[in-house]
Amino acid sequence: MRYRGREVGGEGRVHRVMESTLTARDRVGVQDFVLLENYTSEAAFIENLRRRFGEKLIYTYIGSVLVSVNPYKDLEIYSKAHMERYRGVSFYEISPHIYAVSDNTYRAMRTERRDQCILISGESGAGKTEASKKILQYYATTCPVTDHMSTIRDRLLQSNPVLEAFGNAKTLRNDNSSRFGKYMDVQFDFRGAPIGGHILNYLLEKSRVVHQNHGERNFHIFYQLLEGGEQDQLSKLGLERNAQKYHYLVKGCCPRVSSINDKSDWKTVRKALTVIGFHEEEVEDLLNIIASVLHLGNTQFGEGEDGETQITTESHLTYLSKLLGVDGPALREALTHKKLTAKGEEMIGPLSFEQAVAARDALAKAVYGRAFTWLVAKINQSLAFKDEVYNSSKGSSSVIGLLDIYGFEVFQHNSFEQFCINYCNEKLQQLFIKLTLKSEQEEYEAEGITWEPVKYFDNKIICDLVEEKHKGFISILDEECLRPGEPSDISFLEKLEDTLGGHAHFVTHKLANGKTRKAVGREEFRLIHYAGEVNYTVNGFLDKNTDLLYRNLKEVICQSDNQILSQCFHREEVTTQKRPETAATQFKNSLAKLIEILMSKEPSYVRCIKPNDAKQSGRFDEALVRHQVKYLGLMENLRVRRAGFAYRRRYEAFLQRYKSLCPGTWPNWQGRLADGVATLVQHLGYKAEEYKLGKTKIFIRFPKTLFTTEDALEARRPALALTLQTSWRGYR
Ligand code: AOV
Ligand code: MG
Repeated sequence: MRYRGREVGGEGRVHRVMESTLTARDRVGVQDFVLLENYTSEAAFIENLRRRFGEKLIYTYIGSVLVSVNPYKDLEIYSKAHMERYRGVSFYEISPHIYAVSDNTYRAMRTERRDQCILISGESGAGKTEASKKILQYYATTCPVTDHMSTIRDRLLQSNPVLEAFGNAKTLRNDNSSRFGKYMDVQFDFRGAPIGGHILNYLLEKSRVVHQNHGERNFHIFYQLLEGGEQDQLSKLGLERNAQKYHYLVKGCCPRVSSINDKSDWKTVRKALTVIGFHEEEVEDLLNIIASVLHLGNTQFGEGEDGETQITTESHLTYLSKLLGVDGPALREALTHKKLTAKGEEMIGPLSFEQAVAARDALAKAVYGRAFTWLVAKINQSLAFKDEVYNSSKGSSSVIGLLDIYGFEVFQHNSFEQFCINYCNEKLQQLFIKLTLKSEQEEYEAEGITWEPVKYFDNKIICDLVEEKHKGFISILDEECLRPGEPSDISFLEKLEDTLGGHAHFVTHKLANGKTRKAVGREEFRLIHYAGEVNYTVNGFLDKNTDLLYRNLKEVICQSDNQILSQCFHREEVTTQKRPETAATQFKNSLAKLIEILMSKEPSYVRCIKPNDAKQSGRFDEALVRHQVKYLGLMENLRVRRAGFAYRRRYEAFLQRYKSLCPGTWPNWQGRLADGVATLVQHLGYKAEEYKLGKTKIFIRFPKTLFTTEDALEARRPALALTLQTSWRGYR
């Protein structure tokens, strides 16, 4: 493998800086896979990643796609000085970095005035959230700002710790795993200064509020409050400074995590809430909700003398009524009874022990989930672009969208949540396939170049399996949820078998006949995802999809004097006869909207790879990496990039860079650029099969051709060093 610094200069400025910036260490392997001589070899691909990773070079390109391998340690490559180095410098002139992608996207937005988005993908723990934070920090640090704007900038930055506190948790895959999806638009004015932002959030994993698998935690905020909250604050909330005391916090048996400092994180979150503009009363209402969830978790039920279920933990009930701002007796009744309407008459019936526990958990999930939605709305208000402040920039703003969503995940037990998360990843993979292959093909077409299409696995078949109307997975699930009679998870499984039995990507115990190697349990089904096979336990799918809160509990919460709750629970909900959309359908629709948003923007990609399953630095597990390279479609990505042509450069860029090598074009070419390039390549002795001339660009088939030309340039370099420092612009 050889590395050539300059020949990776895409269509960018030729800049002497690269000579001094790239050290010998930077030259390990190739920094763009396109330069890999044996580009169809997966082994060579992985070897290149491994060698670079060994030198702490975690970033490598495939053309314009950035591949990033999680280093699991601070590499000290994110300082302000690093940011400065990437500002205004073209993509390929300097070693690959997330800042290069950030900067390139920013410049594309500014010069082309087109909305951009950066799509970050990869499995759980691969580094998506960290990447999105680095990008935001880059903009916050390098973009011009005035006083007004610095407020927005700070709020944009501070929204992260708040959302992570409420929406992230420790899982077996990642100590800071995003349990909600996030798409954030950063809005810039005509000067390129950040003037606003907007966040869309996707399906929070609410079940975590009441249950965690072994080795996992609840959302960070609970532990932060208990560790970091002031004593009198905790007393007011009726809380003890000991997570072990709270059932909802210890289901996973690991209230402490060595990589997390809950106490200092609490301080950060508290400060961030202030910066974002939360009033003291709002913070208080929010904390009351957090605390009420913990009291709910400790609320126990027993059997009274009359045999009816009753609450046995009075003190928690007292705190609950205070913190939720609701009437105590009404809450007691709603937690142990349900309201039924029979023949037009309302009747109150007692709940069984199990039903009462389920009602309690449903309330905890609903309260937390809606508070989270409120939080996002509140942050959006504070990030909203204010016309009156930025009068001058009205109507000429552009946005950069950042997508950081939960990554593909497989656990010992997988449920509805994993199903949604993995379905979401299927959709994003589908988008990646469409856009990368499509755009490449379109470019060849636009330039009038013929190319050979590359075969790849199209995961559309799996997306369809999940979302097709009438016969897709979600349709069957919804149908079963709404069916009169006694639908159950098992009857749902049977329906799935009936409808999807013949599908190559769906397997159950009954259908297993050789389609997969692993066993499928009797209450499981397996989906063969693009990223691997996952067994899902069908238990809980119906309940989680219906996501029902008993009507009388809703009625009680609607009356709350907690300002947040009263905004989250509306009376109409209780009075309406309309069935709310199921969780899966809501999710499906919101993903469809997301894809639409992303399709309307110019995309850039960051593909994150997890080097090992132990969250350890310096360990590169080849088999694990190979698997990810495979399912992320990186080899296909590379082949498509090289299918026809390894390089393409706009005529003016090509001429500018190499004209010194040809007497007829040097020093200034007069005439059509295409003719200039033709003269130049003829003089350089390019053979007909080595290149093609498109409408605006030259396409070069083999890296070698360019290597030779670069060598020739290098030989002339001392004499030309100064003239090469040109100031014209132009990037990919
Ligand atoms: P994820 O977002 O992709 O997973 P994160 O971005 O949270 O993964 O990364 C997981 C952990 O890896 C972080 O908490 C850091 O400790 C470490 N890490 C990631 N990127 C870097 C980096 N560039 N430099 C140093 N350490 C890093 V999930 O949210 O689970 O799909 O749902
Ligand atoms: Mg994340």
